[in-house]
Amino acid sequence: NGHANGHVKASDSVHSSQTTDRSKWRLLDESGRHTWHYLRTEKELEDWPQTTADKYHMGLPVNLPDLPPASRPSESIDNCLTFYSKLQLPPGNWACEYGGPLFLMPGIVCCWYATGTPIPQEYQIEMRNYLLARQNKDGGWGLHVEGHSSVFGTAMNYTVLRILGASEEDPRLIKARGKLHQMGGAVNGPHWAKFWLSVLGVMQWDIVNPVPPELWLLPDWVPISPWRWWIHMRQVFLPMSYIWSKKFIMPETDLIRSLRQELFIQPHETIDFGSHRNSIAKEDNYHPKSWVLNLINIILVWIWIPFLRTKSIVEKAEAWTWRLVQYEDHNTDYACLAPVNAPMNTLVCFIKEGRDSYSFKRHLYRLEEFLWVNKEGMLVNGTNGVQVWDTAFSIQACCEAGLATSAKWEPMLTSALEYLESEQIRDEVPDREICYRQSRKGAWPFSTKLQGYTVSDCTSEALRVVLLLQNAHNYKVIISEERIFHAVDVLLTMQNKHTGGFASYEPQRGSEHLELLNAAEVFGRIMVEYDYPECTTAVVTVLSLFQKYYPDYRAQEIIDIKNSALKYIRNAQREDGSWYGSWGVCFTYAAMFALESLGSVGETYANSSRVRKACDFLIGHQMPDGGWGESYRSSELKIWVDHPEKSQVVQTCWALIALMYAQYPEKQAIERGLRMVMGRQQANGEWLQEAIEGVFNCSCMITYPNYKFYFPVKAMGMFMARWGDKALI
Ligand code: LAN
Repeated sequence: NGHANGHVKASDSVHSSQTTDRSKWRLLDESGRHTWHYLRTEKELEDWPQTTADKYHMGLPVNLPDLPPASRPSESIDNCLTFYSKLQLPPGNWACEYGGPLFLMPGIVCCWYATGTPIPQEYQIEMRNYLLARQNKDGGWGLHVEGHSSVFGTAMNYTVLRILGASEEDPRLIKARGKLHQMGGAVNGPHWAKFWLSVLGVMQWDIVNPVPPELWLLPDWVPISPWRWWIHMRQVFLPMSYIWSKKFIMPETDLIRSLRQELFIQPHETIDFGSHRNSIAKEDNYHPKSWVLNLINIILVWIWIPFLRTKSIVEKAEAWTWRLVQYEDHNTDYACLAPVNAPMNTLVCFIKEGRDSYSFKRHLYRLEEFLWVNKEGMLVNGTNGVQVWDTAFSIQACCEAGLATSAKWEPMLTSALEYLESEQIRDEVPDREICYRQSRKGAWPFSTKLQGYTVSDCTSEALRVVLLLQNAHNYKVIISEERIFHAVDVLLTMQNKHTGGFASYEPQRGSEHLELLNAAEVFGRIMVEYDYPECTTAVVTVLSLFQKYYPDYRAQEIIDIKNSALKYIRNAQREDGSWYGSWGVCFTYAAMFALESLGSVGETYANSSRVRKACDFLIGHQMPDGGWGESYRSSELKIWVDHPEKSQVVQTCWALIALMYAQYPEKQAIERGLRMVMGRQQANGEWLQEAIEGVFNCSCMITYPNYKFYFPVKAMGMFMARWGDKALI
């Protein structure tokens, strides 16, 4: 049925030194839908010229002119925007590589392979190139591009390389196998690795800890019901549980037979897969499973599954999970929440409806939106893009720099605002309560309206832009008052009532003790929503701005929410004066938000010991060159870890912005930081990529390449507003 020994011929494989012609790739942006296209004919190439943005994203020379050297902040900002504006795409948004995690491509490639979907030659070549470029010196891969080698990263990306036609004789694959075997082989991988390798038939399903779909049959009041879990967990658990219940295995191929010999340290026939359910390498075991979860697994494996899990329960559970998968598919037009559940939902549709079904085909079409091409090759982004988030912050930075009404930048800002207008979510999903969705009418998502998930801070940051441009700077009103109120209405549904904080997609729905059921092993803090200083600040500060223009709208509620949210921010400060950042690396990121919150109610260095403590914490970590540099290990270990090499432009800007929100009095410290940042600006106005900026779930890092453009603009803009535009270098 289309599998005939796999679709990739081993003959085109051995030499992974092939490459495609970068001058033939184009990024297409259809109202924010980003896809990459490889052009073939002369005619196509002529009709669709390569843009500066295409070249930039692939690391080709952009040949933008050198600009007059900047000595004042205003000049540095102008140079930066001269460069950055060339990267704005026609719909008004910016695009970027959103790479870092190394467990996303395996899901998509395993899904293609398991469903016999042909993989275009140029994808195969460039995905191989990317993975080989990102291989660690010891031969393995980590959870993310800067991380140490783990079984998850190594076993899965090795498998991907083989599916994509790399030869087992390739010296780099030999080395990868060596590293994998040294860590005990693929049986020591985490749950998700065991899941995908069982789908492929490289492992046997006995090795996968149970993923029972019948959990979805629990009544809603049960404290562990899946609807209470963090959205990313439950949306992954959902298709996974369906596939686990079906014990789907793809038809055997030569490659699968070969992988069975390559991935383990003992002959495949002799492995007792059931005995390895809990085997896990120390390199992967970031969040060891709790005794509670181990006990539950024992009960499921030895009692529930063999004796109590009747056919009728199975049928009911599968039917209901299929319904919920369909809700997710219909609500996102098959784009799905993120690239972890997307390939799993794709596989569910393949199993249930077959390869010719609309659902399966539409999924394949949507999976394209996660792919990205950079200098090293093709990778899988963490979402279908960063469109709304980047566009909102880009505009805010310009406003901060006093450029909202500058004739030069107004067209750029107008078009960015128009993009945000097009991405506001205007309606609720059908049967919202049945599929457990947070209200979304009026909200903004992180990436696109099509994906359509409310995020508290994305809504806030976008709303802030609307208020700044339309209300503060008299831009033409394209988002009506009514729509502004809808956005506020959504935000007001999102507070965590018992703490005052705000989470990401939904208010917390279950107890933090649910973390005892965290089965993923490689991530921390994934089971429920938490309070985040970042999200809380975004909401608090935009509500203040909103009240400036609309003092009467739900006034008392807003005041109460702001007060309790500020209480949360104060409570979340740690002994040493810092805040832990969950979405950026790490303490500099959180400080920027927390101090903005406190500054917004007049708590500053001059009058608050709390703020002084926070400033002292930051100043204590300023490096000799005036900058700040934190390692991603800060996020993992939850204590400050210096970047091993050097200060970082983006983190330096975060620290400076934090200090300025606190009205830190010592100008010299801030000037030293800004000098470092300005000193690293290139002659054409850009900054170069440094260490990875973002994080999720404590252990996985993710890039935000546009941070290096708009956070310097914001930091310099704030400096100018306070101390004027004087020559710094
Ligand atoms: C993101 C990216 C954006 C991020 C911010 C808006 C920055 C944050 O303030 C709130 C949370 C949010 C929306 C967020 C949540 C988790 C995401 C979606 C990601 C970090 C991007 C990738 C990640 C997702 C969970 C990746 C899939 C991994 C799993 C463990 C399921």
